Amino acid sequence: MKRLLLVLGDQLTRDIAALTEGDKANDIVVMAEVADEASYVRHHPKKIAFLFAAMRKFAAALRDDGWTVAYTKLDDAENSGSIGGELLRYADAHGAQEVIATEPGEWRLISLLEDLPLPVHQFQDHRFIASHKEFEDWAEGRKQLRMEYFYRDMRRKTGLLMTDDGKPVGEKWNFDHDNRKPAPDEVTFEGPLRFEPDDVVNEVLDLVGARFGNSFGDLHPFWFATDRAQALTQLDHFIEHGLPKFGDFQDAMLNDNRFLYHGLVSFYMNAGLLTPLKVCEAAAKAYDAGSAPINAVEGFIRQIIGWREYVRGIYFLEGPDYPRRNGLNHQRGLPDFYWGADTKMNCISKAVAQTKEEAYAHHIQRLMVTGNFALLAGIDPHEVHEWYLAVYADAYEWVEAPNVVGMSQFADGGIIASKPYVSSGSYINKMSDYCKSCDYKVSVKTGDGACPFNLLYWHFLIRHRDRFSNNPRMAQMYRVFDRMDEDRRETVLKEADDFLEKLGKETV
Ligand code: FAD
Ligand code: DLZ
Ligand code: SF4
Repeated sequence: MKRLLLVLGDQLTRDIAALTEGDKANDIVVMAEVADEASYVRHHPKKIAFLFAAMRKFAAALRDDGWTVAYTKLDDAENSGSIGGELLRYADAHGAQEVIATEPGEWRLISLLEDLPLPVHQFQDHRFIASHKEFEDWAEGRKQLRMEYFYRDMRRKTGLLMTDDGKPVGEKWNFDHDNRKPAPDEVTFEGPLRFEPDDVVNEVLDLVGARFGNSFGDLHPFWFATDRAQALTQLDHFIEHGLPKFGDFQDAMLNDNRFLYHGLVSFYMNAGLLTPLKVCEAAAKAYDAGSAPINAVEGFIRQIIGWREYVRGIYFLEGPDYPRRNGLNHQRGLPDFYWGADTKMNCISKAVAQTKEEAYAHHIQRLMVTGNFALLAGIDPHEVHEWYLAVYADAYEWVEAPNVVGMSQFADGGIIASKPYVSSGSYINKMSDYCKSCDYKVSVKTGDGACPFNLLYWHFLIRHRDRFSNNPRMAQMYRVFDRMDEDRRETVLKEADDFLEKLGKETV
């Protein structure tokens, strides 16, 4: 019986389940660039170009391996515009009666495949270290789903940074205490490798420029890796030159350096060009060889087998309504400056400009600048979710939604974060040089030039007093507020209200 093997744009791995379940001699691999996937949010043009170029090269590699591939380009005349439509069209054309798929990373597509008028078998995605069942078993009966304990299980399971007698290397599970230093004066890592577009990439760039050129985000210069060999070169480059200081400066931010010591590997891992285990093994090897310290290597591996696996577990555990949660009932619209309109807040302006140009911002920019502001200002978390899903080249719902709705916006009611990630301007000032070139003054708490983060921080705490004042990690801040004299308390809250009133009406 002839079958179709579906490979989605973020499943570009040779031993993905749909292929290992398939039969080269009989089955047909289906890959399709379709309008529905390219427009469920207004994706950054670089993200679309990256995926289409990587898909085309992966299809060519599969053909070289002897597979028959039915590939739809976005501008093919017969393109039906959806994954479902393309499967039905190819089933008809080739007399195929069944579809083999690897489970997609989004509930929307899982349902679409379930509802197709063809039998579709969805196999688990084995690129991840924890299966759904393992995560469910781990979560079962726990009051709090803390990442740290899940991470330790993943260390035991993979054997990464473990001694022969089952102990963590360095006698500690977590070396974060040595990390998170403020921004350095000098960065010795030159950042990610930039790959010159070849003919395949140039053809895609023309297509994407013509079809999606009006979306937020710069298509050029385009420098992403678009095949496995290039992605591996980027990984080696990072492991050799960036990893040694990854831990030290992982939370730092600089006006003139967008990448610091970050890996720039999420695009490639999430699309399938790199597998998480291989990435972690490369990092562990650097530790064994003495070329990177334990705080860097442990921190990096924790992000991948800890956080990355954990957020995926939560996404699938919590179900399809997760991205719609709004535990703090925030209703304000997303301000225009998230889409590039002027703002006097230098931290936001820098993070957004970088996002527009690179389709990339690192974790602390996402969490403590754009995420922090949205939470403090009470922006509707679904709007925030759609923004993050659109603008970052590594964004797919399984990883983006828990990070945004859960970790950043506390809209899941505290499943992922034990307290909201909010801060005044002082955190941003400590970790970056943004405040030095800002129109606002981070040291000013109220009145002329007061940093909006300072005002909104108190506004957030006070408007959610019922929810958070009993949280032991936040009680101290309520005491600080209560000790201020009454005039000062009133002024802070009034100025925060005035600021929020101006959002969307004038440049703030
Ligand atoms: P590095 O800093 O070099 O870290 C190494 C790797 O660790 C990353 O490549 C990534 O795979 C993994 N990692 C680190 N933190 C996380 C995390 N919290 N969740 C999952 N993986 C993690 N990551 C995405 O891959 N896609 C997203 O859409 C996404 N959205 C985010 C939204 C918000 C609000 C926040 C706070 C974080 C988000 N992250 C997302 C996590 C993190 O910001 C990115 O993985 C990271 O910035 C990617 O850059 P890098 O490869 O240079 O990472
Ligand atoms: C993100 C994306 C885009 C922009 N385009 C396509 C596409 O044309 N064809 C395809 O197979 N996949 C695409 N993707 C990735 C899917 O949206 C992704 O598989 C789901 O969001 C699940 O993670
Ligand atoms: Fe951002 Fe406030 Fe610093 Fe300006 S002063 S960069 S608004 S934290």
